[in-house]
Amino acid sequence: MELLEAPGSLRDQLKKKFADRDALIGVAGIGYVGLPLAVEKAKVGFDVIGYDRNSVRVDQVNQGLNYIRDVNDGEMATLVESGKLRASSDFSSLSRCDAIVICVPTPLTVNLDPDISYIKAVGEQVAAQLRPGQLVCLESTTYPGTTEEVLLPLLEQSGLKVGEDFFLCFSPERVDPGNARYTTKNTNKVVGGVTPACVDVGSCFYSQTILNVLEVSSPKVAEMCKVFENTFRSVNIALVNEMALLCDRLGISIWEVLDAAATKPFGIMRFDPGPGVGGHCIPLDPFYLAWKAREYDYHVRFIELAGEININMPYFVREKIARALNDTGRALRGADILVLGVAYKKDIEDWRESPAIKVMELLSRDGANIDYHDPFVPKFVEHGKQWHSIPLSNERIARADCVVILTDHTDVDYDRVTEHAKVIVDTRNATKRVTQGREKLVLL
Ligand code: SAJ
Repeated sequence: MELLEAPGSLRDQLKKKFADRDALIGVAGIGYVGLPLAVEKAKVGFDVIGYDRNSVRVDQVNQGLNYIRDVNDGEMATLVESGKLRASSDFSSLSRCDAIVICVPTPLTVNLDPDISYIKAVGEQVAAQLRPGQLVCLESTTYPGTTEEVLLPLLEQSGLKVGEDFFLCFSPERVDPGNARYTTKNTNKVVGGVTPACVDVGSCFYSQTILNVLEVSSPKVAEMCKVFENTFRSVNIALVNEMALLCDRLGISIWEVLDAAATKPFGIMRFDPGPGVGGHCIPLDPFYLAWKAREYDYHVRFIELAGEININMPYFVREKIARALNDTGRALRGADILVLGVAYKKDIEDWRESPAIKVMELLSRDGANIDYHDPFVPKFVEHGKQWHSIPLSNERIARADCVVILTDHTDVDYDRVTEHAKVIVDTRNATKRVTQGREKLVLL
């Protein structure tokens, strides 16, 4: 392809489009990462096209109907109405984009191996319509090397040269679902480019909507930074989970220990034990790193061990429930159990990979009769079974042989629950402020 301009000016032209906000932005994957990013770009004046193969999401965006809790409904509706934000399930609608941001899922296979098929599929679609003067940014959490070993070869099949004709970066998403304090705009952003020109263009792109952008020396550093962040959380959550298992044996309250340890003004960070680790990041991302490490004959023991401990927690919770019922002369089989909370963490509606669902599965397998109440999750389907949240009446609480708190949603009246329950297994210390009826409580 003959270049019309000297390579450098493509870079400057693109940076000027970003600075003037007249670049056309494409976001491939408009989920909990892509949609907030698309809205932030549209809010500062860019024309944005969201792509998703899920036509329901595309229709919702084009009708101005928000489906991500961290996005403001009114803001989104206004941006769609003004034409600043639209969506399509036809990838060719992104062909004119000056920047394409890839925010597709990176799940695991059943053998806990990385599944980057979504990245590859979108990479091939980007490559098929790649043209001089485009920036491509991968945001999906993945193992170090993905951008340069998987995405770059796909894009260079076009014959275009990275760093001269097009620009390629990795910039990890750092979205904490439900976190009202840290949003897409004020969460520091790390960017690594395949060449210096790439990171320069990528940094200019993100700086239009994010307050602090940190350039690192390569996409690998940025990829490694992200999986380290999530491994850090997985390992520390596993540490407190293991301490909970030990404290259970020692007859010590892990919650009292953690409260006491948290009084140390330096050198410690609060994590809490729970029924397990859910969501689409912490349970999965560390295994991307463990998988890549094996290619270099390295066995990342912390990741495997943390995974084992966290995966075991639903089984430990089942044991606590069995003990609590046994102390009231009841067996698990035939017991009436009321579960409070199925979302993977408090005050959000996402139940993916939720440990609560694993606990319910184990209890069902033991023959218990289960109902659940979760104000954020009206219904869900797991292994083909449809579950529905029930109203939290005093009568229903009193009828349960055991109430089990698996997600500590803020807007549940734990005083009322404790008042009417026979016995409560609280895996989140949600009842920490309850004063009356504490003799009914069994804490993790
Ligand atoms: N959990 C515990 N104990 C803790 C903290 C969390 O049991 O002390 C559990 C939660 O209940 C939940 C799971 O671990 O089931 C994951 O919780 P999380 O808040 O760590 O993970 P996510 O997936 O909601 O969001 C995280 C981000 N969270 C924070 O940084 C606080 C961050 O790691 C990533 O930006 C994001 O995943 C992502 O998208 O990678």
